Formats: sequence, structure tokens, C-alpha cells
Amino acid sequence: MDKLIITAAIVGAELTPAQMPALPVTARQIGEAAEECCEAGASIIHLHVRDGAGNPSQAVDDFANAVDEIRRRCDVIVQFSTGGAVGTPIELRAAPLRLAPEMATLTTGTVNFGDDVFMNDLASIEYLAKQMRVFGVMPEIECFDVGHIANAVRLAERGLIDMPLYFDFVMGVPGGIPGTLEHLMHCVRSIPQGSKWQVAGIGRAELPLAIAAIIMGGNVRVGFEDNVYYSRGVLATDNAQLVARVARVSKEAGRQVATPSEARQILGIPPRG
Ligand code: KMH
Ligand code: ZN
Repeated sequence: MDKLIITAAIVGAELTPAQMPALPVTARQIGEAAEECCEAGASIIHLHVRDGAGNPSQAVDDFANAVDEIRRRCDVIVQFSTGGAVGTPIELRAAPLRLAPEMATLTTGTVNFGDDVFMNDLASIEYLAKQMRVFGVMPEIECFDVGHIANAVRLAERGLIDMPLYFDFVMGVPGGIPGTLEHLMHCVRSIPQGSKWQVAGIGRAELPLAIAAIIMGGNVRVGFEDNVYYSRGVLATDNAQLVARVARVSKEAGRQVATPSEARQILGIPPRG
């Protein structure tokens, strides 16, 4: 089994500081949270950013400022969100790719998202995939539902994205695939041989699915974007607390945790110069 890659989704687009007082919002707070998560065992930061008013942003400058603050502190892989917030126009979602991050998300289908709809029609998916090619960005395939796996395979067959694919099963969004072990097993069985995968369990699904992934040879995403609780009714103190628990469980189970440079090797991302 490869070492465990832990992704920290530290900001998200939907959460507010009123809901989670420790939410990193400014570029500096994002840099500090990334460093803490990296020290706790994260090798990838899944990055959303906010504007000066704390609202979700896909502005290139806001991403650039956050990346500067992260880079000053640690060598973690920075993975941009191209999902943005529900309703963000596709050109804005793609805009930060011009900064050529090492990774970015590529959601391969539309999904109900609570009371909203996270729109990813085929034209938008293809546009994002092509932009990633232009800027040499490795996509992480975000699957909020099982059909999104098949869509990704079709994109690969048409040469728009490269095999082997790296999947993230986002499980437990109301409207998407439920966060159960049975559904995780089905997702893992549905991906092409040679693919690697990660699970992001939403809310109370986060910890059980993380433990399952550790045992099954997958990877794990945690963080405030997905879940703000450490235990039932108890808010996490910070993102790093959630990362540290996954790292601890993994080591206890006999699976070591990847450093950012080991994660680059596992994922086929060139070392940083
Ligand atoms: N904020 C969600 C609607 C991604 O980052 O690529 C979409 C999302 C996915 O968070
Ligand atoms: Zn996201």
C-alpha cells in the first residue's frame, strides 16, 4: 500500500465564520492554517479563497495572495478549487488556473447540492479540462455521484484527461451519493484499474469513511469544507485537529503518512524546483 495522502479542505465556499469561528478567511489565515495542517500530516491543501469581505472568490489575485502565504510557510501541494461556490460562472471558476497550480479539482457531473444545484454540464467540464491541459495542471476528479465516475472515464477515452485518474469521492452531500461504506465500496469497484482515489466524507460521514479509506488503500480528505465537528456536537478547534486525528489513526493501523514530496511521487506530479 502507498503511504496515506491526506488532503485538508480548509476553507470551502459555503461556510461562514459565524458557523465556524476558526474558519481561515484572509490570505494570512489561510497560509497559517495550511502550515498547521501540513505539520499535522496533510500533503495537499484543497484551496478555496475569500474576498476582502469574506465572501467566496474565484479572483486570480485572491488565489495568488493565498498561495504566496502558503508558499512562504510550507511545501504542501496546493490544489485549486474550480468548483467555486454554487452558481459561480464557469469562466470565473477556470480563471485561477492561469496561475498553474500543481492540481485543481474537476467535477465531472451536475449534482443537487442541498437546496441548490452544483451545475457541471458537459461543455463546462470539457472547458475546465482543456484549461487544465493548457496550464499543465493535474486534475483531481470530483465525484459527487456514481455517474460522475463514468463521465470521467469517457473524458479520458476521448483524450481530454490523462489516465491514470485520481478520484475524490465526495460522499454525503444532500443530493449526492450517501456517505456509507456500501457506496464507497461500489465507487472503488467502479474506477478503472490503476486509478487512485480519495474519499471526502461530509459531516458525520467524514471519520468512518476516512478510517475505511486508510484500511482500503485509498486516501483521505478532511477539513472545515466537509465537516466542522470533532465529535458529536463538539466543534473542531481548527483544521489541523481533524488532519492530526486521521494521521494518528493511520499510523496506529500501520500505514505511514505521505509528506508532500512523497505525495508528488505517488501522484506523478513533478518535484517542485
Ligand atoms: N462549493 C461546491 C459547490 C470543488 O471545490 O471543486 C463545489 C466544490 C467543489 O467545492
Ligand atoms: Zn471545494
